[in-house]
Amino acid sequence: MNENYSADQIQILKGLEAVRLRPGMYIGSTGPDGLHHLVYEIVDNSIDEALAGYCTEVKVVIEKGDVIRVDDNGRGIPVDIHPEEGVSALEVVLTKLHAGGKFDKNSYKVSGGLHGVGSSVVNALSTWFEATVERQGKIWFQRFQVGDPVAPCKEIGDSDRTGTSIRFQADPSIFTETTAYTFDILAKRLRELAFLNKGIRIRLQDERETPVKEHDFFFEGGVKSFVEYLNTNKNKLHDEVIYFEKERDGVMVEIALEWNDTYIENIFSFANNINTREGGTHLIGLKSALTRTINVFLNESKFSKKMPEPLSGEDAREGLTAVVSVKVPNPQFEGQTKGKLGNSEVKGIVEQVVNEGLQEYLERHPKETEKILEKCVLAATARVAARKARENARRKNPFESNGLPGKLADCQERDPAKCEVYIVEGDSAGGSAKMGRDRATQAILPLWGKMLNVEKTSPDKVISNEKLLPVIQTLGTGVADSFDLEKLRYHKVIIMADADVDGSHIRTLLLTFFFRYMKDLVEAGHIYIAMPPLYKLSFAKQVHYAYDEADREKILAEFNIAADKVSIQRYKGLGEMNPEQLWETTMNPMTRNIIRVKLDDAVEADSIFTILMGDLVPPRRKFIEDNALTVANLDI
Ligand code: 0RA
Repeated sequence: MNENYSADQIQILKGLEAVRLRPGMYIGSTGPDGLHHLVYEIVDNSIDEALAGYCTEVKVVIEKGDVIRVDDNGRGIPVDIHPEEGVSALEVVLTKLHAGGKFDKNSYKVSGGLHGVGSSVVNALSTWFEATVERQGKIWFQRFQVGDPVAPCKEIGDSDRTGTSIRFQADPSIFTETTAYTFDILAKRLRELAFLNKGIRIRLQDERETPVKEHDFFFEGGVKSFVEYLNTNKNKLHDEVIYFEKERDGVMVEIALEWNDTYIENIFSFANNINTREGGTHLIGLKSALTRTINVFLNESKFSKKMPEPLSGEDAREGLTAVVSVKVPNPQFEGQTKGKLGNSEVKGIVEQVVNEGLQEYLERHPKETEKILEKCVLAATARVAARKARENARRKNPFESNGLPGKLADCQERDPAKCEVYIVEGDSAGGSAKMGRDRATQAILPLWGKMLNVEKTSPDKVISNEKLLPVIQTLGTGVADSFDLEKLRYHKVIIMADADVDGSHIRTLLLTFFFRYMKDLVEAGHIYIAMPPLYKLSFAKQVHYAYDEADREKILAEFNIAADKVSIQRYKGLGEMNPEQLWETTMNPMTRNIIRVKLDDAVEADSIFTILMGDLVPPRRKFIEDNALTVANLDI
C-alpha cells in the first residue's frame, strides 16, 4: 500500500505530460481565467520571495504577441546542481510538479493556495518558456519548449545585481479560446496583491500598446489603503481607517475597518492572498469580535437606552467597509469553490486581535465612537421597523389570495427552471407583453409607481416600497437576511425597459436593488436584461430588426440595400411595438437577444453602484462620460 503510494508519487513527479493532458485540473480552466492564472502563478513566486524579505519589486510586462515577462529583484532561483536530480535546481523547479519550497524551508510561503501549482505548470502549458537568473555575480539562462529543456541551464554573462526573469508564451493548442491577455484583468489582481502585501511595488506594462500602457501599484498602508480605495466616493463616519496588524502563533493578521453613511456591509476576506469569497474562520472571528466589542461600548454609553432591541451583528456592520487578510502556514481551503478558510485556530486569533485593537481605538477616539454607536442605534431601529413593515404587509395583504401582486400575469408552468418573468416598466408595454408572451412559461410583471434609489434609502423603506414590494413578492425569495434562493419562482428574471435614457435609469435602479438586497440571485446568474431593437428595417418584402446603429449599418451592408429602397422605423419605446413584434424581437426565446448580468468582481461592482447611485455627482458624471453608459456596460 505504502509502496504503491510512493510509486504513484514518483509517476506524478516525473513528467509534465499530466498537466498537458488535464490542464483544467491544475489551473482551473483553459479559458481566459486559466490563461491569466499563468501570470498569477509566476507572480506568486516573486511575492513569496518578497514576503521572505528579499525582493521589493515585481514587474509584469505584456510583450507584443502576448508574451508575458515577470521580473523580480529577489535572490534569484538557485542554479547549483541538485544532488539527487543531477541537474540545476532551476531546472528541477521548472520541470517537476510541486518542486517549490524544498530549497527554502525557512521561507514563509504564501503561494500554494487555491491553484498554487508552481512555475512548472506554466512551463508545461507554454510553447516556450525562458528563465534568466542573476545571482552570485553571474547571469544564467535556460530555455524550454512545451515543458522540456532545450539545453541545460548555462552561464551567459556577469551581473552586479540579483533577480529572476521569466518569459513565456501560452500554448494556443491548450488555450484554444484565446491567448490574448486583458490589461484590466491583470491590473485588478496586481492591484489587489499590492494592497495585500504592503511595501511591495508591482508594476504592469502593456507593450502591445503605443505608447506603452503602464500601472504602478505600491501601497505603504496595505489593507488600510485597500479600505480607503473601497470607500472612495463614500461619506465616511471617521477620518482615519481603523487598522490593526499583528502576528500571533505564526498567523499574520491584518485588518482595516471604516464605517460610511450607507446601509451596506462590504467585507472582503483573504487568506494567503486568495480572496475567500465563501468566508471562513477569519471572517467569523472578525464578525464575532466586532459585535462583542461594540456591544460593550454601547452598553456603557448614553445610546444604550435608545436601542429598541439588543444589538445584532448586522446592526454593528451596517455601513461598514472592511478587509481582513490573514497569512497562515498551512491554509485549508474548503467549500464548493474552495473559497472558504477552514483553519479553526484562526478564528480565535482574529477575534483576539480585533477585540484588543478595536477596544483600544474606541477608547482613544470618543468622537468617532459616538458616530459609530449612533449608527448602530439607527440600524437597529430600522431593522425593527423593517420587520414591522413586513408583518404589516402580510396582514394587510394587498395581494391576491396566493400572495402574489394583482398585476402579475403568471405563467402556467410550475417548475421554476422552466419559468421566466419579465419585469416591464410601464403599463402599455406591460399590456403588449402580456398579449405577446408564451403564457405557458412566461410571466409578466408590469411595474408602476415611484421607484426609489435603494442606495440612499434605509432597508425598511426599501422593502415596503410600492414598486419593489411586488417584485419581492413575485420572485418569492424574500430579501436580505431572509433571502432564500431555493424559493425562487423563475430561473430567468428579465428586466425589460426602453432602450433610452429613462429605460437605462430604471434598469440601473433595479440592478442596484438586486445587487444590494438579492446578491445571490445576481451571483447565481438569474438576472437578465432584455434587448429590444432600436430599428425596424423593411425592404424587398423582408423585415429585419437592428439593436443599435452599428447593427443597422451591418444589415444594410449585408443585403447591399440602397438607402432609398429601405424604410427605417426607429422605435421610441417598447410601447410602440405591437404584441407580435414584441414577441418576435424581444421575447421569443428562439430569436430574442438577452444579456445575462454577471458579477465577476465584487469590488468593481460595488464601486460602480456607489458611483452610479451614491450622493456624489462629479464621480458619477465622470463615470458616465468615461463609459458612455450603455446597456452593454451594465454587463458587470
Ligand atoms: C528558493 C531559494 C532561493 C530563491 C528562490 C527560491 C526564489 C524563487 C523565485 C521564483 C521567482 N522569483 C524567485 N526568487 C527567488 C534563494 C536561496 C538563497 O539564495 O540562499
